[in-house]
Amino acid sequence: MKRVLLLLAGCGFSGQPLQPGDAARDGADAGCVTAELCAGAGFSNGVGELDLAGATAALDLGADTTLDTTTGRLFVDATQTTLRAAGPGVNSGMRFGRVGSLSVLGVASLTIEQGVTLRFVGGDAIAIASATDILSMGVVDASGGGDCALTPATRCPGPGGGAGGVGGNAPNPGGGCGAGGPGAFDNAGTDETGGGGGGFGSPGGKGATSGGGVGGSAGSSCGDDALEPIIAGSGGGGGGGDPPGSDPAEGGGGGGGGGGAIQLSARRSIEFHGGGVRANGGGGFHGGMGDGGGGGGSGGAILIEGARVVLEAASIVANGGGGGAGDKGGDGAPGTTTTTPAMGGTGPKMGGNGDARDGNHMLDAHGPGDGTGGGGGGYGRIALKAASESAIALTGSTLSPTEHHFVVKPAH
Ligand SMILES: [Ca+2]
Ligand SMILES: [Ca+2]
Repeated sequence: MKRVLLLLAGCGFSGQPLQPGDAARDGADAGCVTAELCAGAGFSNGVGELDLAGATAALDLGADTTLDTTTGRLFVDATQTTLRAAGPGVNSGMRFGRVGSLSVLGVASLTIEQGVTLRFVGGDAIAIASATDILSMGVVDASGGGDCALTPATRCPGPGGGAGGVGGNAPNPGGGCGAGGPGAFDNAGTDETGGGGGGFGSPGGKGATSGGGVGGSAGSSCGDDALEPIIAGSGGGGGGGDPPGSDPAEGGGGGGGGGGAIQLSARRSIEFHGGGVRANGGGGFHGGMGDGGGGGGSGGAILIEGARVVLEAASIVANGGGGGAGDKGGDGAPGTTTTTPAMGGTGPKMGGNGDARDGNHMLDAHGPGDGTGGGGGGYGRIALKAASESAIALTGSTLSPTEHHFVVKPAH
């Protein structure tokens, strides 16, 4: 069951302020998101007028495209054609800059055609700000664990997300505010355990105890429901591996990367018809013979704001990845695009599931024995903000997690 919470935004000015949706007056713009924006304060997380200055591009994506959130380069995947060269400031009608740790791409408008996916590389959380509308029939994917040329495959986080911990004999924890703990290991190679799942909107799952070795600790929930500040998901811990020299081809499984942080801000309407927005956690790798699996990455952060928000048959998901199984089982699945939990890796030493929907989906891995599974990743956070409650339309859309969506309504 969906639970919609109303956040009443405070107002710091008196008299008759411009109401969201009012006709422009006193030099302010019509169609602003909140009373604060009408007053010139801008979108969430400090994104505002400065990020739109000189942004004249009506960006229309007709093929899969990638944005580097560190450099600002925007390019078509198949042809590597550069749509915007790297570097700060205005380039090709698009402004790229930073507000704190958040990278911002400012455009005049953004359209994503049906069947097209906008992806991200680079390490920074990302906001896309439109001076007018954002219209998508495609997908904006800020998930971890995907195809990433910059860091090792499948431990890759989404933009701004915590990395998965490297597995092995002395494994690493994941990265991020709710990092999954590393699995245990010993010098005899008899008590290796799985890493813990990353946490963010909900806690991750624990790696399973082997009997003598304790499983990796679950990542805690962290961050803020309104996504101010916007923080990305956390990585799963690496699985414990046998000592050097034993079955060197495999060892403790690496943790899954956390889902990224994506803010989509439009001064007028933001609409998804089909497709949607994803910030899922990656799955943990399986462990080798007698080695622990990696924990799953948590879901990340999705913030969608506009004067009007329309989500029609769209999938808005920030689900956790499954934990990897230990002892030559399977890898954990990445977060799903539905409300179904991602499966932990299969085998005698199963990984825990990733969290989704309304939580509690068997995130802890189960043992005992040498080489246990990693815990699943917790889910992330979703925040929807519009001028009023009635300016948000959710028609036949899927939101997962369900607990964490908000309407920010000006208190006027
Ligand atoms: Ca081994
Ligand atoms: Ca072992």
